[in-house]
Amino acid sequence: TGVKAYAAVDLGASSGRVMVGRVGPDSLELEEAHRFPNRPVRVPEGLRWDVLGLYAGVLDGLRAAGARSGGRLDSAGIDSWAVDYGLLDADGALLGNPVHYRDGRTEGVAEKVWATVPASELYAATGLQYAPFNTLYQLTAARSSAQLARAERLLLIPDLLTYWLTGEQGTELTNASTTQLIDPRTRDWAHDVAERLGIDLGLFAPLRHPGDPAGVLRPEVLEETGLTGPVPVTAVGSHDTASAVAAVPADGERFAYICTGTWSLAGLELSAPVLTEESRAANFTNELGLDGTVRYLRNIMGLWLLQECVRAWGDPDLGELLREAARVPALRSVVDAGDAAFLAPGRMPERIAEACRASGQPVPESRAEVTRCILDSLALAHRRAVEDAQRLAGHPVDVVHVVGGGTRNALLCQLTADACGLPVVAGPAEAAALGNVLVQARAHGLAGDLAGTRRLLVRTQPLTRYEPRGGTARWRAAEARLAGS
Ligand code: LFR
Repeated sequence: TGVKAYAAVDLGASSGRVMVGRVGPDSLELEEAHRFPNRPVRVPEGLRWDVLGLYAGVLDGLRAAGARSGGRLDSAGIDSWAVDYGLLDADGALLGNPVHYRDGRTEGVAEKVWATVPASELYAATGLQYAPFNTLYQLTAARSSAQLARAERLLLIPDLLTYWLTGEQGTELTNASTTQLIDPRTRDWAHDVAERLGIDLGLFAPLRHPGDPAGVLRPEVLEETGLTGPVPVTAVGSHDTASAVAAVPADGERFAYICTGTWSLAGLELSAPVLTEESRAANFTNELGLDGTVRYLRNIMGLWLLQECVRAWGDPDLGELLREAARVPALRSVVDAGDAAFLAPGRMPERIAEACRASGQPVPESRAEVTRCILDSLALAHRRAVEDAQRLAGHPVDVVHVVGGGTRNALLCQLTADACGLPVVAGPAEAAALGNVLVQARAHGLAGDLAGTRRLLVRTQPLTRYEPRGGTARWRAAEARLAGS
């Protein structure tokens, strides 16, 4: 019947999942084969990823995916969070546990980088927003480490896992664009920036593009997963946000998107980067997407704020918490959800209370009040990002697409519609996995471009529409309150 089966490995900051996508000329189904936690580990030297645990989860997931498709897969592909990497020695062995982007090692590093390449020049050359964890700053922080001195190769997380599966090394472009070592105009390495900062681009494996072949599963992997070979591995938009944006079920070009999850990534899909000073001041990033597109967006702390509170509170029932939060009066206090002060883990309820106090607003007391403060703050940050992006890029929109885990949070979706004063179309929740699957499907014969696969999503995925309820003046006022504090 022309239906093919693809395994999409999608690794988020708190969990990984392996999904089976079944794609025909006019059908698209996604089934979860395996889900596993991703728990960062704090060791004496800092916060680290348990990358071997993740790889074990990937193998378990491929086995489970195979079990659902008669032991055969037409291809597999991996996406994950961005910026982080593993280092390999001359034998190809991993040197230590990859450092977590929330680790404190990059504190104060940006200033050192800017002393060599001023921030404005860096933006003009790379288009990347300032975030302390961009790979460029991580590599600068690690400059005199014994580990980096021994390293012969750097592989970004999805590329590292792909290497373990296939034995082949590459650097996938969408994720490479988050290193701050790529020029978004040429979509190639920013040689000049790297040279001035003493970063050896020879550490990186050759660039590959979404849709490129990335090898086949090694015989040992086939044996361990019970799959029948050959199983090709395909490079996808290996940055999870690239995959998620590829699965935004948009019709036409006049849309904004918000990829929700641990982060909220809010912005536009453009055909060229915006590299103006104004854009830099507004901290918008130009990451690279599929088919020559640019993801012009701002990072917002996202549901991380709530996840950290829930963790601090000993994991109360989330549904009940959200129902109570819906009854708390709106917009009593808001915090700046774009503030890097919320980046590190720990003490989140206290840090939110402190931010409210410092800006002269009522301090949220109960859990429901803190939750409401977080959701109002996120919706407000969504509004600012959607407005700023349209203005800075000269690209007006009629609708906001919300994709990712946050689509399950109806209150957040409704507040986002209210704050933006625009309809919100919510779904799909598993956007990253769907984008991952669709890139594989295109590489293996599915006809159509990005617009075509988006039409397939519109036809096959359940979506929920939220109309703005009016009252944007209140959101404008809250925005002014925050700006004035
Ligand atoms: C989302 C995401 C963001 C990136 C952040 C850190 O999962 O990939 O796009 O800025 O994680 O890697």
